[in-house]
Amino acid sequence: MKASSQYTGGCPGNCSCCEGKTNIGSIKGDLTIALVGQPNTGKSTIFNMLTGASQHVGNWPGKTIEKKEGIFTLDGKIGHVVDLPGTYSLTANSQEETIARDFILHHTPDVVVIVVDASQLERTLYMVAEVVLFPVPLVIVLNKKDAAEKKGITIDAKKLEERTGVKTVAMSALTGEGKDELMEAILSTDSDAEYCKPDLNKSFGPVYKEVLELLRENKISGYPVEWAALKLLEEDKAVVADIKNVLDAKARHRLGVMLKACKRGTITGADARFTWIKRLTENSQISEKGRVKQHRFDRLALHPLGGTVISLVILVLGIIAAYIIMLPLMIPGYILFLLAAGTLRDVLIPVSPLLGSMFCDGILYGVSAGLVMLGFIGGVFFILGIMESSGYLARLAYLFDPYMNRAGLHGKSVIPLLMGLVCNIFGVMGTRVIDSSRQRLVTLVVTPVIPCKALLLVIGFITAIFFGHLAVPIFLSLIVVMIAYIIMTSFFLRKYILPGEQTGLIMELPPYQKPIWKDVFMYVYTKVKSFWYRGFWFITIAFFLTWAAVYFPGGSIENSYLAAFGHTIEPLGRIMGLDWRLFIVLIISFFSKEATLGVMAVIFGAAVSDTVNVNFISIDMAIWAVVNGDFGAYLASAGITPASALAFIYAVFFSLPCTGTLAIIYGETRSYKWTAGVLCYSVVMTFLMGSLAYQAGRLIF
Ligand SMILES: Nc1nc2c(ncn2[C@@H]2O[C@H](COP(=O)(O)OP(=O)(O)OP(=O)(O)O)[C@@H](O)[C@H]2O)c(=O)[nH]1
Ligand SMILES: [Mg+2]
Repeated sequence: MKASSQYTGGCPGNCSCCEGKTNIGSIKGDLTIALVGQPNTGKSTIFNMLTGASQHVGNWPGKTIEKKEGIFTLDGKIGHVVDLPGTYSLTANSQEETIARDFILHHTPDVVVIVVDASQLERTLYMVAEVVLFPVPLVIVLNKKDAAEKKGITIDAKKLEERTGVKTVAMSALTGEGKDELMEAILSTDSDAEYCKPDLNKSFGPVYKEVLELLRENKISGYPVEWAALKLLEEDKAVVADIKNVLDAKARHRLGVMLKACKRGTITGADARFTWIKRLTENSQISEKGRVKQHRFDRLALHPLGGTVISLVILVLGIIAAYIIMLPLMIPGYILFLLAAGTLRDVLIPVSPLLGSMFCDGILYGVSAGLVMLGFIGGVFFILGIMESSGYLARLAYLFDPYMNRAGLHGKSVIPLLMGLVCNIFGVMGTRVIDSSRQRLVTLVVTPVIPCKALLLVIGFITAIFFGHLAVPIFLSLIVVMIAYIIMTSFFLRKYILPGEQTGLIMELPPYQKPIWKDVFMYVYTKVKSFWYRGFWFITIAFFLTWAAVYFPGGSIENSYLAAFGHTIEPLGRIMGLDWRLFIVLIISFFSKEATLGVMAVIFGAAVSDTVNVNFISIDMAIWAVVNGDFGAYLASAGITPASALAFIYAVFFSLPCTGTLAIIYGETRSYKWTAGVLCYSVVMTFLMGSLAYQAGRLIF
């Protein structure tokens, strides 16, 4: 191998591949193997095949965003394998590219396995053209052999090996075919092998040689010189800055002149790579049939209007299907709910009101809600898994990205936002489909403002009672303010809390394929498992605490600590023009949106609470009171001004996420800081929206 004499690698200790939860090198092995390649070529599938791990695999480019380490045995040796994010090049434009590049540069793995998609050979060889410039033992994996063969492409790994000088194996990571050959190739890599490289001399002309000489004369270390010369000519900012830093003034000036003379370096670099690929694949058995064509369905699926309508229909049907599919698994939850609401409560409460209420209202309700959610989450991720594996999810993100991007969100943010309409807990969980942690956090913070079905019921009912025919314009005004809220919150977060470059979705659309069931079930399993550990128990505990707050000390909402607290801070409610009754209802809505109407019925005297359970009140009494028509009459005659009613509607719409949602926010972020941040922000917003609406109401009515 023609290695740079100066380049020795070695980690400077401050590279991006050292950041994150797991430190590289935390797993010791006899041989360190890095898996690199373009997105969606099957690196994580190979990683899982080798290590038995369950890394996220799906038909969508850009799933792996952090390095992942694992071990496997290899002819008696311990192989330490690192799954790196998929990248198109080793220019540090994004966090993922920086991680992959830093790892290869600074951790000098013993073998770099570069994964190529055999069914899209020419396109995915692009990355290989850059990696061959590194003085590391290489193996090329022509993965997805099965998919290539289905397309009529015959893969000739030997021919590619002869032409590149790099050990090459054809395999299907999905079936495990070619695994032994891969192991063999890893073990037999030759550190003195000579690779065929892109002819950069020819593409760039004399300037390439001049830059190369300057680097050699100045004994540049830390970078392989050929690669560094290419990156300098391609104006890679990090490499230019690093190298200029170590050069003396004269050399720096010389380099500056050379780089200035090289125009359109990025295009020339890309051209050199494609020429190299053409040379390699010429006269090899790659049939025309194998070229990527636009799928017929995409003409409709990607149409700005038709595609959006189709995707909304698919999403809504998907959510309904998820519910139906998982119904049998949700039944235990419903049974517990019925037990808590029915016979068991009738039997236990007369024996001991405290224990009966605690068991039925505090524990069983929480567990039943958790079980129902567990089932639903399994169903939703099953549908999402199918959408991802088939390649449709990528289209969906592409379609919605222009809208979402305007709000600083990701194309995939549409999924959690829609799920939030059912329940904000699902919405927050649904942010998991977003791979970028920054955009995921932004979506996670704005999702709770989406009104869940329980809140929609409250808003619909109250606006109708107080505003009659004006209910529709008021509802529409809420939607407009909600969109402005999402845009502003996202802007604020991106500008001050999570700074970083705003990037649009630049993504190649993966080919459609039949869902790979193994991937889909693994996806569902990992999501459900994580909900069980992170969500289920938090929600159950949140329900229990809610029960305790409304039960103690008096055994009823009116005599609870929560009501006493509401009375104490009542003056705050006046800022929004709310009297103590509306203010307490607002506070209780935080504990459970479902409870809001029921608690209103109790507090305004439309119903008498013989139970303290917030869910029970909402389902039973609120509906009873609404159906009887008394509730509206009580509210209408309760002396609430239209301005106060408007303030209440706005405050409750933009109020704090319910305790369950807050619990899941903690579960998903594992950060007290973020959970408390969301809480404080919502408190401020509740008061702000309530007060502004009150003042606006006073002017209007
Ligand atoms: N037909 C076929 N599909 C495969 C094979 N290997 C992987 N896939 C599928 O290719 C898609 C991408 O696989 P991943 O392992 O997630 O790809 P990756 O390179 O890790 O992707 P990123 O992390 O996004 O860079 C998934 O749908 C896999 O099931 C294979 O050998 N044959
Ligand atoms: Mg991956």
